[in-house]
Amino acid sequence: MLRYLTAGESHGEALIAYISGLPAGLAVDQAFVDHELWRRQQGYGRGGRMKIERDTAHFLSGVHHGKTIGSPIAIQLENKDWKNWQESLPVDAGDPAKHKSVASPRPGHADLAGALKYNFSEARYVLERASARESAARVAIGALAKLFLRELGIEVLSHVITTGSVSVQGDVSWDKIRSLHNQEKDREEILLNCADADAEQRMKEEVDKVLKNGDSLGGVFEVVAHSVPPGLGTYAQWDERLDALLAAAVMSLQAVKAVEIGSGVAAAFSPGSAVHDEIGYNAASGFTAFSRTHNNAGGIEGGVSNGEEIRVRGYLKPISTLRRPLQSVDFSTRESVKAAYERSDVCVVPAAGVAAEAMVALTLARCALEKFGGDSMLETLRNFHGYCQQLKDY
Ligand code: EPS
Repeated sequence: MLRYLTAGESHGEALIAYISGLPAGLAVDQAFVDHELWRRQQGYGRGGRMKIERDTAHFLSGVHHGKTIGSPIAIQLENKDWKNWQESLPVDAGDPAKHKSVASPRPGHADLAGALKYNFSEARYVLERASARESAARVAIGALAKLFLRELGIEVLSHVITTGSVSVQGDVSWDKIRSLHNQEKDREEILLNCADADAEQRMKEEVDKVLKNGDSLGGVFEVVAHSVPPGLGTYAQWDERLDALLAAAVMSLQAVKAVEIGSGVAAAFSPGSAVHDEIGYNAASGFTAFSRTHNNAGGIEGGVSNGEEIRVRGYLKPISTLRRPLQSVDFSTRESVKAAYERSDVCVVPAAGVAAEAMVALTLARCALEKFGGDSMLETLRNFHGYCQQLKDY
């Protein structure tokens, strides 16, 4: 059973990611894991923090001689910014005069709900754990899930569909997303991770506008999982449906407020004849010869993968820390004041897309391991290939 958790505060000493249940014998490519972490740090509209951090995965357990050994894997990601916070966020009692309190909660942030829930007099500790910094830890273990899926021929990537009021028109093919990703290797930075260069430029202008006027932007990313066999997830129980698991996984990312599978939103406003993907039997490649006219279902029907690409969109609210803050209330005086402001990003849609890739990869890896089992890669792959043959023979 694949299980994963994270620990760590945004300005604490380090983040920790934990994953248990990966089979033994999976080759772990440190450069790949670190490149995934680099991808998450990218994007036009990130704040000053990203100039401080250079995320790298430090494996504490579970990987030896370049391979998993079937034991739990713990990864540490150093927070380079910790040195600037040791006095204001110490592990011991420290000097209260040096604490940096978050005096008035930011609308849209976890500040107020978190302070009420945990009985904090201000929101510093809420911010520290609610922060999207935590998603770096997910990307580290998500990279391991991607390496596992790669052994099954499955790839997971993302691209940005919308930033602010600018959207890419039409569907973006897997080949386009792949070539966008291939170009990354020659670049020193990723802007908006958009497959349409013109739209990306206009997205950048949108970010510039909010940078100038102290506002922030949200948007939409899409994660695509390519070459997923039919049969992951099941309709047999509500909590085993693949779409439900993916929706929860993506929704759990900071600032995601809606998740869509395939053309789920448009489907609700269209007749069935315009939505459902008609079935043929002429596919030259794939897991079976069954084919589809399109993929409005986003690769999932009845909570089960159907052999088409899995497409999951995440809708991100704008960052809630605003340089031109909204109205709030002072925690101690209860007077009406502006919400707290501290260094922040103004747009993180591409980074959220990378974090969502990790969550999708972890979810697919979990479902694949539930279906194929195996304590070693040899065993898992034997079961997987046997199932693929079964599909061919169907
Ligand atoms: C974040 C606020 C900013 C972001 C941070 C998420 O951090 P800071 O308060 O240190 O400037 O940079 O994201 C990351 C550190 C990261 O690695 O993605 C927030 O409040 O969610």
